[in-house]
Amino acid sequence: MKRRVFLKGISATAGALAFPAIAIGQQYKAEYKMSTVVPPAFAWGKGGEIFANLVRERTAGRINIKQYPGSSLVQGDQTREFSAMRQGVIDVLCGAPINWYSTVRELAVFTLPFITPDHKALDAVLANKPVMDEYFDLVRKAGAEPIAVGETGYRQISNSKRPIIKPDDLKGIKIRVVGSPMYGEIMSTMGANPTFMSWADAQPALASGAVDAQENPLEVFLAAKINNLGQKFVTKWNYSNDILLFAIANDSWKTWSAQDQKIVREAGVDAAKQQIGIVRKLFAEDVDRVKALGVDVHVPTAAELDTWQITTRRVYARWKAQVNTSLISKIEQVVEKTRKA
Ligand code: X2X
Repeated sequence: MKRRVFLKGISATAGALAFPAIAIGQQYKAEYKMSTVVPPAFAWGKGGEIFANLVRERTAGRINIKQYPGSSLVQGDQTREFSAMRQGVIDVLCGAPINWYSTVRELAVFTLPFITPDHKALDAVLANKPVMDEYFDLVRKAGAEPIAVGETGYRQISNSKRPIIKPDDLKGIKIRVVGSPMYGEIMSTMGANPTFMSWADAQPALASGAVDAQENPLEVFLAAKINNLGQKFVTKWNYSNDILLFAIANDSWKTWSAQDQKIVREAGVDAAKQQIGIVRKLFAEDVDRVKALGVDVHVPTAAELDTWQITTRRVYARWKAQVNTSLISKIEQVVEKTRKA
């Protein structure tokens, strides 16, 4: 009975293509749709491309993941990715949980201001099995099988008006943010005027001067050539760094053989490792590369960083409670140990 229902559903959508000869006996789709906000010219989109290619090669084409950059499966609205995955529009996620806050806020644990202030702290968290097991269970409960975790990169402020050295310098600046309302609150706390918009809308808004500022990893700044959109000042304050989560919609995952599941998991782990390598190489070079474009880059001193942290502390506490108090406390403990080491 179940199978009849399944066949009916398939014939209405994908027709005979849903049964490539190679997958006889298994209900594999001809194509698994993967959403990424940015294309492979960016480290993040490249991670998606690497994953899809490894899966295709290692399954001899049984699992064909097709990348749809620009969040095109959700008409550019990256905040809808997770709900679209639940609805069957997206099969493979390769994204930042901050974007999915309105659907699964409990997954936004990595992005609180300065929670992992450097790569040493982030690596300790990502290598901590109890933390990651708990996180992966949340992903599973939310409707997807977590495969691997990459890194979207430390987010830095850029703007068209002036150097941002201290929180006060943000007063009155119109800044584009995305995803979690936490980002809006961080900016308001410092006197900026945050406005939420998708990545697709951000670039025209920067170009026209509708907004003065944005925050993104500098690899995104470089790949999107944001300096050409009037952004002349950058502050490398490393305030937030989301993971890049590779995950498969439960509905697709459960149709794959155990052998293919294993292949996909290993491919995801390999892709994430490569993707992190790309992001970190760019992170090491980004100040020089952005400066070479004629952009003023400020790298805060330790004392300046303290001021930023103190200013965002109340926002941190409020959002810790909103997002996932217990898991965030565990992450804090892991990070704390790296401070002493
Ligand atoms: O839209 C952004 O700023 C980006 C690409 O960084 C995210 O998807 C969070």
